[in-house]
Amino acid sequence: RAALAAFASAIEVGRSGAALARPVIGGRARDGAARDVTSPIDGRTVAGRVVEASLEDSDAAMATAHAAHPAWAATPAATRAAALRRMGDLMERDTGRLVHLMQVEAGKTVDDALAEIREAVDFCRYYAAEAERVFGAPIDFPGPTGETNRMTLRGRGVFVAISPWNFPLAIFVGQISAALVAGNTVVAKPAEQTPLVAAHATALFLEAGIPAGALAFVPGDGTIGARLVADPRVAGVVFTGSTEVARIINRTLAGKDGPIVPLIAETGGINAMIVDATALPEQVADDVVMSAFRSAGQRCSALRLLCVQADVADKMIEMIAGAARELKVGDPRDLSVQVGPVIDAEAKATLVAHVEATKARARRTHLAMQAPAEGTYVAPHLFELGKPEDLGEEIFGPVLHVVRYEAGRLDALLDAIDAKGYGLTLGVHSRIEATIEKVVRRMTTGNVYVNRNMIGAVVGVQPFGGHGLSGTGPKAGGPHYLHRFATEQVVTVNTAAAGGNAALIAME
Ligand code: UN1
Repeated sequence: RAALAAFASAIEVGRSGAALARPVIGGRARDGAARDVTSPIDGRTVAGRVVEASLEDSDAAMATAHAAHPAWAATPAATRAAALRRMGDLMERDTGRLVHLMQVEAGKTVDDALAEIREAVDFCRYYAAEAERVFGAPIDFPGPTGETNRMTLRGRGVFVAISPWNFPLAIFVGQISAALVAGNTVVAKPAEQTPLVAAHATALFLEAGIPAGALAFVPGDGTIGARLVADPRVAGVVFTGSTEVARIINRTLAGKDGPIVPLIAETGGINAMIVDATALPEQVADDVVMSAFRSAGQRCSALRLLCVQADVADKMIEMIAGAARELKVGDPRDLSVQVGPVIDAEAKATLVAHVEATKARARRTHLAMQAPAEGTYVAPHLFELGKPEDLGEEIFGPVLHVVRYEAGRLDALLDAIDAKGYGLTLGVHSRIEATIEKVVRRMTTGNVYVNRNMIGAVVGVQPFGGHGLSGTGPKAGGPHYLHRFATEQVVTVNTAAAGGNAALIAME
């Protein structure tokens, strides 16, 4: 009770003070005309105001980050890591403010906001430790006598980081912290819908000791992102968002003269879960509801296509729909609410159109809940489709689709899921070892979850990311991520000719 009271008062304190996001370049905020950031909670409340970056601001940000790169790259990895650890501590210090901003700007429940702060802090601490491992110690390779071979990693230059609204803190901070700690400077563009959380995180990075030139912040829409990606000084792009935008970035990078620039992209998924006749129904119901409807289904990891063995489908579907009906949809500041709003009116319109179209062609509508009219709420739905092919596109919201499959037709089902071309998350519920093994062997999906829910990958424990239409890899929060932000140099020295190579030998 005392902890809850302390927490409630921390959020209360977090509510005080107006939120303003402005471009920050070289540590200095830039002024300009501000617009309101309206809350999805009711469509009226002003979460704060944002001054969006102009094209000149974005060019200046790039120039500043470019000029700051040599000094930051020369900073020891341990110093860069220490700044990330301070960033983790500062986010914990500012929990109340961050929860408030995520609630009012992104419509998050307290549970989701707290989990997101945890994830952002984990990213900082994990990448700090990884940086010491990867950048702190060169790798020596054995070679012929009279020769040494040593590999060293360094940052590439300026990274452009473009982040999504569904994790306005965790992914924004995750991308930036990885790029920075690897020795890159960063120009960060948050999602147009969530500049306020990102502005606060940017201020914390600078407070944590990231040099003013090393991180520039340019809130804005796609025109800013396009300008940044097209800049000849870009050494790398890290992006989370839609497959379509990842393709556009890829084309832009490929179309430029000059160096070949890497893209690290994490995009969407039509994520499936397979439930066979041996699965535990209560566990399935709990995991399905969590995977499909938590965060109002606005996670790229969320469950979109549930596949239930026909023999048990009626019972399973009834239990799932029954459990889902217990969800409370509404103002996420109410602690008893589990499903908040979707991000904005455009997202709502897309989802409502999908719900209406699916209602008309679905075999059955098993669940159609009610949502508040004010704000941008979408009620949880569960539609039964004839076959996996009937779900053609990624749906980003609390709408779940279920199909039945016949025992003995598991291979065909896996082929159909695979044929969608995505490869982000996959769930399987079964008590038959051979079935689990078959699914895991057949599918190359990035994250496979067995007999549990399929969201909320933990940094450093469940490295997260997919391939195909779901992204490029490597996995965020995993041991290979930082390498992609770096160049590798191998120095081979003829030690027999010591006199002529004294300088190089001294590097050993
Ligand atoms: C995303 O929705 O963009 O596993 C990523 C999860 C999160 C990542 C989701 N850690 O649900």
